[in-house]
Amino acid sequence: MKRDEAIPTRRTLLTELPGPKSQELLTRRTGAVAGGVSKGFPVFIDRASGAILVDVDGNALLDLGSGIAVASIGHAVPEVTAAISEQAASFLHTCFMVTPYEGYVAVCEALNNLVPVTGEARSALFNSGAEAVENAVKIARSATGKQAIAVFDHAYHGRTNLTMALTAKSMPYKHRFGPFAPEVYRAPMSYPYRDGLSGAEAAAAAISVLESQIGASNLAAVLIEPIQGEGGFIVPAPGFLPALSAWCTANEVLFIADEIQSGFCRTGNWFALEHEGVTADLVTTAKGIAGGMPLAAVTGRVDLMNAIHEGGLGGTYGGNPVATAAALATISVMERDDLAGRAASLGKAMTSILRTLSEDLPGIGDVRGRGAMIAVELIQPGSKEPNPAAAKAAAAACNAEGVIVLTCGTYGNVLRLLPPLAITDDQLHDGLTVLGNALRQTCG
Ligand code: PLZ
Repeated sequence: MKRDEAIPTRRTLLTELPGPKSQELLTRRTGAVAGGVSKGFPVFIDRASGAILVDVDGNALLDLGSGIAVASIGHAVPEVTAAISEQAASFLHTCFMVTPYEGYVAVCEALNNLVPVTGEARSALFNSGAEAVENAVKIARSATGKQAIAVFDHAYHGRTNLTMALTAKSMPYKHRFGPFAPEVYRAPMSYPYRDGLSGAEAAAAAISVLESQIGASNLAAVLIEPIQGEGGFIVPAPGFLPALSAWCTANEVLFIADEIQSGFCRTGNWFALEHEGVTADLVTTAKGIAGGMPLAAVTGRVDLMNAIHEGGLGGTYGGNPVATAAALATISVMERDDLAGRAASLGKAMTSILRTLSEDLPGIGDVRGRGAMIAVELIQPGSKEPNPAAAKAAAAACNAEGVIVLTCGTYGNVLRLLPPLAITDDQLHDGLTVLGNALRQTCG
Protein backbone atom coordinates (compact mmCIF):
# COMPACT_ATOMS: atom_id res chain seq x y z
CA MET A 1 0.00 0.00 0.00
CA LYS A 2 1.32 3.44 -0.88
CA ARG A 3 2.02 5.90 1.95
CA ASP A 4 -0.43 8.50 0.63
CA GLU A 5 -3.28 6.02 0.14
CA ALA A 6 -6.07 6.67 2.68
CA ILE A 7 -6.42 4.10 5.45
CA PRO A 8 -9.83 2.39 5.23
CA THR A 9 -12.29 3.01 8.03
CA ARG A 10 -13.74 -0.49 7.75
CA ARG A 11 -12.18 -3.86 8.40
CA THR A 12 -11.23 -5.27 4.97
CA LEU A 13 -9.46 -8.56 4.34
CA LEU A 14 -7.58 -9.10 1.08
CA THR A 15 -5.78 -12.33 2.08
CA GLU A 16 -5.99 -15.06 4.68
CA LEU A 17 -4.30 -13.98 7.91
CA PRO A 18 -1.39 -13.88 8.24
CA GLY A 19 -0.96 -13.02 4.55
CA PRO A 20 2.04 -13.96 2.39
CA LYS A 21 4.15 -10.90 3.21
CA SER A 22 3.50 -11.33 6.94
CA GLN A 23 4.51 -14.98 6.61
CA GLU A 24 7.80 -13.99 4.97
CA LEU A 25 8.46 -11.56 7.81
CA LEU A 26 7.55 -14.25 10.32
CA THR A 27 10.25 -16.47 8.81
CA ARG A 28 12.76 -13.61 9.08
CA ARG A 29 11.62 -12.99 12.65
CA THR A 30 12.23 -16.61 13.59
CA GLY A 31 15.77 -16.28 12.23
CA ALA A 32 16.49 -13.03 14.05
CA VAL A 33 14.36 -12.48 17.16
CA ALA A 34 14.77 -14.29 20.48
CA GLY A 35 12.26 -17.11 20.88
CA GLY A 36 11.28 -15.92 24.37
CA VAL A 37 9.41 -12.89 23.04
CA SER A 38 5.64 -13.59 22.75
CA LYS A 39 4.39 -14.19 19.23
CA GLY A 40 0.87 -12.81 19.65
CA PHE A 41 -0.93 -12.62 16.29
CA PRO A 42 1.77 -12.54 13.59
CA VAL A 43 0.36 -9.97 11.17
CA PHE A 44 3.06 -7.37 10.54
CA ILE A 45 1.72 -3.83 10.68
CA ASP A 46 2.55 -1.23 8.07
CA ARG A 47 0.42 1.76 9.09
CA ALA A 48 -2.52 2.63 11.29
CA SER A 49 -5.18 5.23 11.95
CA GLY A 50 -7.88 5.48 14.61
CA ALA A 51 -8.88 1.90 15.42
CA ILE A 52 -7.61 0.40 12.14
CA LEU A 53 -4.27 -1.34 11.61
CA VAL A 54 -3.17 -1.98 8.02
CA ASP A 55 -0.81 -4.92 7.59
CA VAL A 56 1.95 -5.44 5.02
CA ASP A 57 -0.46 -7.40 2.79
CA GLY A 58 -2.96 -4.50 2.72
CA ASN A 59 -5.47 -6.07 5.12
CA ALA A 60 -7.30 -3.53 7.30
CA LEU A 61 -7.69 -4.98 10.80
CA LEU A 62 -9.87 -3.71 13.63
CA ASP A 63 -7.90 -3.13 16.82
CA LEU A 64 -9.74 -3.94 20.04
CA GLY A 65 -6.53 -4.11 22.08
CA SER A 66 -4.81 -0.71 21.57
CA GLY A 67 -1.38 -2.36 21.89
CA ILE A 68 -2.39 -3.37 25.45
CA ALA A 69 -4.19 -0.15 26.46
CA VAL A 70 -1.59 2.21 24.99
CA ALA A 71 -3.13 3.74 21.85
CA SER A 72 -6.16 4.89 23.82
CA ILE A 73 -6.63 8.06 21.80
CA GLY A 74 -6.33 6.01 18.59
CA HIS A 75 -3.46 5.29 16.22
CA ALA A 76 -1.52 8.04 14.45
CA VAL A 77 -3.57 10.90 15.86
CA PRO A 78 -2.48 13.98 13.85
CA GLU A 79 -2.06 16.25 16.90
CA VAL A 80 0.28 13.71 18.50
CA THR A 81 2.33 12.93 15.40
CA ALA A 82 2.69 16.69 14.73
CA ALA A 83 3.90 17.29 18.30
CA ILE A 84 6.38 14.42 17.94
CA SER A 85 7.71 15.71 14.58
CA GLU A 86 8.07 19.24 15.88
CA GLN A 87 9.96 18.11 18.97
CA ALA A 88 12.10 15.70 16.92
CA ALA A 89 13.13 18.56 14.65
CA SER A 90 14.13 20.69 17.69
CA PHE A 91 16.08 18.19 19.80
CA LEU A 92 15.74 14.54 20.75
CA HIS A 93 17.60 14.22 24.00
CA THR A 94 19.63 16.11 26.54
CA CYS A 95 18.93 13.97 29.66
CA PHE A 96 16.69 15.93 32.03
CA MET A 97 19.15 15.32 34.89
CA VAL A 98 21.93 17.03 32.90
CA THR A 99 20.18 19.96 31.18
CA PRO A 100 16.42 20.27 31.64
CA TYR A 101 13.64 21.29 29.20
CA GLU A 102 10.07 22.54 29.59
CA GLY A 103 8.21 19.43 28.35
CA TYR A 104 9.22 17.36 31.38
CA VAL A 105 8.00 20.07 33.76
CA ALA A 106 4.76 20.56 31.82
CA VAL A 107 3.93 16.82 31.96
CA CYS A 108 4.56 16.80 35.71
CA GLU A 109 2.29 19.85 36.11
CA ALA A 110 -0.45 18.09 34.13
CA LEU A 111 -0.07 14.88 36.15
CA ASN A 112 -0.13 16.75 39.46
CA ASN A 113 -3.49 18.24 38.45
CA LEU A 114 -5.04 15.08 37.03
CA VAL A 115 -3.86 12.15 39.15
CA PRO A 116 -5.92 11.39 42.29
CA VAL A 117 -3.19 11.90 44.88
CA THR A 118 -3.94 12.84 48.51
CA GLY A 119 -3.08 16.56 48.79
CA GLU A 120 -0.42 18.47 46.87
CA ALA A 121 1.52 16.35 44.37
CA ARG A 122 4.88 16.09 42.63
CA SER A 123 5.86 13.75 39.77
CA ALA A 124 8.90 12.02 38.32
CA LEU A 125 9.07 10.51 34.81
CA PHE A 126 10.40 7.15 33.65
CA ASN A 127 10.34 4.93 30.54
CA SER A 128 8.20 1.90 31.30
CA GLY A 129 5.47 0.83 33.65
CA ALA A 130 7.77 -1.57 35.49
CA GLU A 131 10.30 1.21 36.02
CA ALA A 132 7.58 3.46 37.48
CA VAL A 133 6.47 0.70 39.87
CA GLU A 134 10.08 0.06 40.97
CA ASN A 135 10.47 3.76 41.69
CA ALA A 136 7.20 3.97 43.61
CA VAL A 137 8.49 1.16 45.84
CA LYS A 138 11.86 2.92 46.27
CA ILE A 139 10.07 6.13 47.28
CA ALA A 140 7.73 4.31 49.68
CA ARG A 141 10.61 2.49 51.39
CA SER A 142 12.80 5.56 51.67
CA ALA A 143 10.01 7.87 52.86
CA THR A 144 8.66 5.44 55.49
CA GLY A 145 11.91 3.78 56.56
CA LYS A 146 10.04 0.44 56.27
CA GLN A 147 10.69 -2.40 53.82
CA ALA A 148 7.70 -4.71 53.34
CA ILE A 149 5.43 -4.27 50.33
CA ALA A 150 2.02 -5.96 50.10
CA VAL A 151 0.55 -6.96 46.75
CA PHE A 152 -2.46 -9.06 45.77
CA ASP A 153 -3.42 -12.33 44.18
CA HIS A 154 -3.71 -11.94 40.36
CA ALA A 155 -1.58 -8.76 40.43
CA TYR A 156 0.58 -7.71 37.49
CA HIS A 157 3.23 -5.05 37.97
CA GLY A 158 5.95 -5.88 35.43
CA ARG A 159 8.82 -8.14 34.40
CA THR A 160 11.94 -6.62 36.04
CA ASN A 161 13.34 -8.42 39.06
CA LEU A 162 11.44 -6.45 41.72
CA THR A 163 8.25 -6.26 39.67
CA MET A 164 8.37 -10.01 38.92
CA ALA A 165 8.27 -10.48 42.68
CA LEU A 166 5.23 -8.18 42.81
CA THR A 167 3.49 -9.95 39.91
CA ALA A 168 1.45 -13.00 40.92
CA LYS A 169 1.41 -15.30 37.91
CA SER A 170 4.32 -17.66 37.39
CA MET A 171 3.90 -18.76 33.76
CA PRO A 172 5.11 -17.00 31.65
CA TYR A 173 6.32 -14.04 33.71
CA LYS A 174 8.36 -15.62 36.52
CA HIS A 175 8.97 -19.24 35.50
CA ARG A 176 12.70 -20.11 36.01
CA PHE A 177 13.62 -16.43 36.51
CA GLY A 178 14.12 -16.44 40.28
CA PRO A 179 15.39 -15.70 42.85
CA PHE A 180 13.00 -12.82 43.35
CA ALA A 181 13.31 -9.66 45.44
CA PRO A 182 12.57 -10.14 49.16
CA GLU A 183 10.06 -8.40 51.47
CA VAL A 184 7.10 -8.85 49.14
CA TYR A 185 3.92 -10.31 50.65
CA ARG A 186 0.68 -11.32 48.95
CA ALA A 187 -2.87 -10.75 50.20
CA PRO A 188 -6.19 -12.02 48.80
CA MET A 189 -7.82 -9.78 46.18
CA SER A 190 -11.52 -9.01 46.07
CA TYR A 191 -12.77 -11.07 43.12
CA PRO A 192 -16.57 -10.89 43.34
CA TYR A 193 -17.24 -13.55 40.69
CA ARG A 194 -15.09 -16.12 42.49
CA ASP A 195 -15.04 -15.18 46.19
CA GLY A 196 -18.66 -14.02 46.54
CA LEU A 197 -17.57 -11.53 49.23
CA SER A 198 -18.72 -7.95 49.69
CA GLY A 199 -16.06 -5.24 49.50
CA ALA A 200 -16.01 -4.93 53.29
CA GLU A 201 -15.66 -8.71 53.79
CA ALA A 202 -12.90 -9.02 51.20
CA ALA A 203 -11.05 -6.03 52.71
CA ALA A 204 -11.29 -7.60 56.18
CA ALA A 205 -9.77 -10.82 54.81
CA ALA A 206 -6.92 -8.92 53.13
CA ILE A 207 -6.28 -6.73 56.19
CA SER A 208 -6.14 -9.78 58.44
CA VAL A 209 -3.32 -11.18 56.25
CA LEU A 210 -1.49 -7.83 56.35
CA GLU A 211 -1.76 -7.66 60.14
CA SER A 212 -0.88 -11.26 60.91
CA GLN A 213 1.79 -11.93 58.27
CA ILE A 214 3.55 -8.55 58.05
CA GLY A 215 2.42 -6.07 60.71
CA ALA A 216 1.78 -2.40 59.95
CA SER A 217 5.02 -1.33 61.60
CA ASN A 218 7.00 -3.33 59.00
CA LEU A 219 4.78 -2.50 56.04
CA ALA A 220 5.90 0.40 53.83
CA ALA A 221 3.05 0.21 51.34
CA VAL A 222 0.08 -1.65 49.93
CA LEU A 223 0.36 -1.70 46.13
CA ILE A 224 -2.77 -2.44 44.11
CA GLU A 225 -4.24 -2.11 40.61
CA PRO A 226 -7.66 -0.48 41.21
CA ILE A 227 -8.90 -2.73 38.40
CA GLN A 228 -6.55 -5.61 37.72
CA GLY A 229 -5.41 -5.82 34.11
CA GLU A 230 -3.34 -8.87 33.15
CA GLY A 231 -4.87 -10.77 36.09
CA GLY A 232 -8.30 -10.82 34.41
CA PHE A 233 -9.93 -7.37 34.49
CA ILE A 234 -10.96 -8.00 38.06
CA VAL A 235 -13.03 -5.14 39.47
CA PRO A 236 -12.99 -5.36 43.27
CA ALA A 237 -16.36 -5.31 45.05
CA PRO A 238 -17.55 -1.78 45.94
CA GLY A 239 -16.04 -0.66 49.24
CA PHE A 240 -12.90 -2.84 48.99
CA LEU A 241 -10.57 -0.04 47.86
CA PRO A 242 -11.95 2.58 50.29
CA ALA A 243 -11.63 0.13 53.22
CA LEU A 244 -8.05 -0.77 52.30
CA SER A 245 -7.05 2.84 51.83
CA ALA A 246 -8.65 3.81 55.17
CA TRP A 247 -6.75 0.99 56.93
CA CYS A 248 -3.50 2.21 55.31
CA THR A 249 -4.07 5.79 56.47
CA ALA A 250 -4.95 4.71 60.00
CA ASN A 251 -1.84 2.52 60.20
CA GLU A 252 0.74 4.79 58.55
CA VAL A 253 1.09 2.45 55.59
CA LEU A 254 1.26 4.05 52.13
CA PHE A 255 -1.44 3.23 49.59
CA ILE A 256 0.02 2.94 46.08
CA ALA A 257 -2.32 2.65 43.09
CA ASP A 258 -0.92 1.11 39.90
CA GLU A 259 -3.03 2.86 37.24
CA ILE A 260 -0.72 1.84 34.40
CA GLN A 261 -3.44 -0.12 32.57
CA SER A 262 -6.57 1.48 34.06
CA GLY A 263 -5.51 5.13 33.86
CA PHE A 264 -5.88 7.90 31.30
CA CYS A 265 -9.59 7.77 30.51
CA ARG A 266 -9.68 4.00 29.95
CA THR A 267 -12.36 3.20 32.56
CA GLY A 268 -14.71 6.14 31.97
CA ASN A 269 -12.88 8.44 34.40
CA TRP A 270 -9.39 9.85 34.12
CA PHE A 271 -8.35 7.24 36.71
CA ALA A 272 -10.06 4.10 38.05
CA LEU A 273 -9.63 5.20 41.67
CA GLU A 274 -12.12 8.00 41.03
CA HIS A 275 -15.01 5.51 40.65
CA GLU A 276 -14.77 4.92 44.39
CA GLY A 277 -13.73 8.42 45.44
CA VAL A 278 -10.37 7.12 46.66
CA THR A 279 -7.07 9.00 46.53
CA ALA A 280 -3.62 7.43 46.86
CA ASP A 281 -0.30 8.40 48.37
CA LEU A 282 1.54 7.35 45.21
CA VAL A 283 0.16 6.54 41.74
CA THR A 284 2.00 4.89 38.84
CA THR A 285 0.97 5.67 35.26
CA ALA A 286 2.26 4.69 31.79
CA LYS A 287 0.66 3.15 28.65
CA GLY A 288 -2.12 5.57 27.56
CA ILE A 289 -0.23 8.62 28.87
CA ALA A 290 1.68 9.39 25.65
CA GLY A 291 -0.41 7.95 22.80
CA GLY A 292 2.14 5.23 22.00
CA MET A 293 5.49 6.76 22.98
CA PRO A 294 7.24 5.09 25.93
CA LEU A 295 6.65 7.20 29.03
CA ALA A 296 5.75 6.41 32.63
CA ALA A 297 5.40 8.36 35.84
CA VAL A 298 5.14 8.27 39.58
CA THR A 299 2.91 10.99 41.00
CA GLY A 300 2.67 11.27 44.75
CA ARG A 301 2.27 13.32 47.89
CA VAL A 302 4.75 16.19 47.90
CA ASP A 303 6.17 15.21 51.31
CA LEU A 304 6.90 11.66 50.08
CA MET A 305 8.27 12.66 46.68
CA ASN A 306 10.52 15.29 48.26
CA ALA A 307 11.71 12.97 51.03
CA ILE A 308 14.14 11.34 48.58
CA HIS A 309 17.72 12.66 48.50
CA GLU A 310 18.65 14.63 45.38
CA GLY A 311 19.99 12.28 42.73
CA GLY A 312 18.08 9.33 44.20
CA LEU A 313 15.58 9.24 41.32
CA GLY A 314 16.35 9.36 37.61
CA GLY A 315 17.68 7.52 34.57
CA THR A 316 19.18 8.42 31.19
CA TYR A 317 15.96 8.58 29.19
CA GLY A 318 13.16 9.15 31.73
CA GLY A 319 10.84 11.90 30.47
CA ASN A 320 12.45 11.99 27.02
CA PRO A 321 11.55 15.23 25.15
CA VAL A 322 9.73 13.46 22.29
CA ALA A 323 7.73 11.31 24.72
CA THR A 324 6.77 14.34 26.83
CA ALA A 325 5.68 16.27 23.70
CA ALA A 326 3.50 13.28 22.76
CA ALA A 327 2.06 13.14 26.29
CA LEU A 328 1.08 16.81 26.31
CA ALA A 329 -0.67 16.43 22.94
CA THR A 330 -2.34 13.19 24.09
CA ILE A 331 -3.65 14.76 27.29
CA SER A 332 -5.06 17.76 25.41
CA VAL A 333 -6.86 15.48 22.91
CA MET A 334 -8.30 13.50 25.85
CA GLU A 335 -9.56 16.72 27.43
CA ARG A 336 -10.86 18.26 24.20
CA ASP A 337 -12.72 15.14 23.04
CA ASP A 338 -13.89 14.06 26.53
CA LEU A 339 -12.44 10.61 25.99
CA ALA A 340 -13.35 9.58 29.53
CA GLY A 341 -17.00 10.17 28.59
CA ARG A 342 -16.46 8.25 25.35
CA ALA A 343 -14.95 5.33 27.29
CA ALA A 344 -18.03 5.24 29.53
CA SER A 345 -20.40 5.05 26.57
CA LEU A 346 -18.28 2.43 24.78
CA GLY A 347 -18.41 0.42 28.00
CA LYS A 348 -22.20 0.58 28.13
CA ALA A 349 -22.46 -0.64 24.53
CA MET A 350 -19.97 -3.47 25.03
CA THR A 351 -21.48 -4.60 28.32
CA SER A 352 -25.04 -4.66 27.10
CA ILE A 353 -24.19 -6.69 23.97
CA LEU A 354 -22.00 -9.13 25.90
CA ARG A 355 -24.54 -9.53 28.74
CA THR A 356 -27.26 -10.37 26.19
CA LEU A 357 -24.93 -12.90 24.58
CA SER A 358 -24.09 -14.45 27.96
CA GLU A 359 -27.78 -15.24 28.52
CA ASP A 360 -27.58 -17.71 25.61
CA LEU A 361 -24.07 -18.97 26.22
CA PRO A 362 -23.53 -20.93 29.44
CA GLY A 363 -19.77 -20.89 28.79
CA ILE A 364 -19.67 -17.17 29.63
CA GLY A 365 -19.31 -17.03 33.41
CA ASP A 366 -18.96 -13.30 33.90
CA VAL A 367 -19.04 -10.03 31.94
CA ARG A 368 -17.23 -7.28 33.83
CA GLY A 369 -15.10 -4.18 33.71
CA ARG A 370 -15.53 -0.44 33.63
CA GLY A 371 -15.69 1.91 30.66
CA ALA A 372 -13.65 0.68 27.71
CA MET A 373 -11.93 -1.99 29.84
CA ILE A 374 -14.38 -4.88 29.50
CA ALA A 375 -13.86 -8.64 29.67
CA VAL A 376 -15.69 -11.94 29.53
CA GLU A 377 -14.55 -14.78 31.76
CA LEU A 378 -15.07 -18.17 30.11
CA ILE A 379 -15.89 -21.26 32.15
CA GLN A 380 -17.00 -24.87 31.73
CA PRO A 381 -20.81 -24.66 31.63
CA GLY A 382 -22.43 -25.64 34.90
CA SER A 383 -19.32 -24.86 36.96
CA LYS A 384 -16.84 -22.04 37.46
CA GLU A 385 -14.00 -24.18 36.14
CA PRO A 386 -11.84 -21.86 33.96
CA ASN A 387 -11.90 -22.58 30.23
CA PRO A 388 -8.65 -21.19 28.80
CA ALA A 389 -9.03 -23.29 25.63
CA ALA A 390 -12.28 -21.45 24.79
CA ALA A 391 -10.62 -18.06 25.34
CA LYS A 392 -7.73 -19.03 23.09
CA ALA A 393 -10.06 -20.40 20.40
CA ALA A 394 -12.36 -17.35 20.51
CA ALA A 395 -9.39 -14.97 20.24
CA ALA A 396 -8.02 -17.01 17.33
CA ALA A 397 -11.43 -16.95 15.59
CA CYS A 398 -11.57 -13.14 15.97
CA ASN A 399 -8.02 -12.77 14.72
CA ALA A 400 -8.78 -14.87 11.66
CA GLU A 401 -11.53 -12.35 10.82
CA GLY A 402 -9.13 -9.43 11.30
CA VAL A 403 -10.31 -8.37 14.76
CA ILE A 404 -7.53 -8.02 17.34
CA VAL A 405 -8.63 -9.15 20.81
CA LEU A 406 -6.43 -10.08 23.75
CA THR A 407 -6.70 -12.73 26.44
CA CYS A 408 -5.65 -12.40 30.08
CA GLY A 409 -6.34 -13.83 33.51
CA THR A 410 -4.49 -15.94 36.05
CA TYR A 411 -6.16 -18.97 34.43
CA GLY A 412 -5.86 -17.61 30.85
CA ASN A 413 -9.65 -17.84 30.45
CA VAL A 414 -10.54 -14.16 30.05
CA LEU A 415 -11.08 -12.33 26.75
CA ARG A 416 -10.51 -8.62 27.17
CA LEU A 417 -11.52 -5.62 25.12
CA LEU A 418 -9.45 -2.43 25.20
CA PRO A 419 -10.54 -0.58 22.06
CA PRO A 420 -9.01 2.75 21.14
CA LEU A 421 -11.41 5.35 22.51
CA ALA A 422 -11.44 6.86 19.01
CA ILE A 423 -13.24 3.77 17.66
CA THR A 424 -16.48 4.63 15.82
CA ASP A 425 -19.84 3.10 16.74
CA ASP A 426 -19.88 1.19 13.44
CA GLN A 427 -16.42 -0.21 14.03
CA LEU A 428 -17.29 -1.28 17.57
CA HIS A 429 -20.46 -3.04 16.42
CA ASP A 430 -18.56 -4.79 13.66
CA GLY A 431 -15.98 -6.00 16.19
CA LEU A 432 -18.63 -7.16 18.66
CA THR A 433 -20.48 -9.05 15.90
CA VAL A 434 -17.28 -10.93 15.05
CA LEU A 435 -16.62 -11.56 18.75
CA GLY A 436 -20.21 -12.75 19.28
CA ASN A 437 -19.87 -15.27 16.45
CA ALA A 438 -16.53 -16.44 17.83
CA LEU A 439 -18.02 -16.93 21.30
CA ARG A 440 -21.01 -18.81 19.87
CA GLN A 441 -18.63 -21.22 18.12
CA THR A 442 -16.39 -21.73 21.13
CA CYS A 443 -18.47 -21.60 24.28
CA GLY A 444 -22.07 -22.47 23.41
N1 PLZ B 1 1.46 -2.44 35.84
C1 PLZ B 1 -0.97 -2.64 35.85
O1 PLZ B 1 -0.66 -3.53 33.16
C2 PLZ B 1 1.86 -3.74 31.80
C3 PLZ B 1 2.22 -6.27 30.09
C4 PLZ B 1 2.34 -7.09 28.89
P1 PLZ B 1 5.50 -2.11 31.27
N2 PLZ B 1 0.86 -4.62 31.29
C5 PLZ B 1 1.13 -5.25 29.99
C6 PLZ B 1 3.46 -8.09 28.98
O2 PLZ B 1 3.17 -9.28 28.76
O3 PLZ B 1 4.60 -7.70 29.26
C7 PLZ B 1 1.72 -3.26 33.23
C8 PLZ B 1 0.45 -3.19 33.84
C9 PLZ B 1 0.36 -2.75 35.17
C10 PLZ B 1 2.68 -2.49 35.29
C11 PLZ B 1 2.84 -2.90 33.96
C12 PLZ B 1 4.22 -2.93 33.39
O4 PLZ B 1 4.35 -1.98 32.37
O5 PLZ B 1 5.45 -0.79 30.54
O6 PLZ B 1 5.17 -3.29 30.42
O7 PLZ B 1 6.78 -2.29 32.02
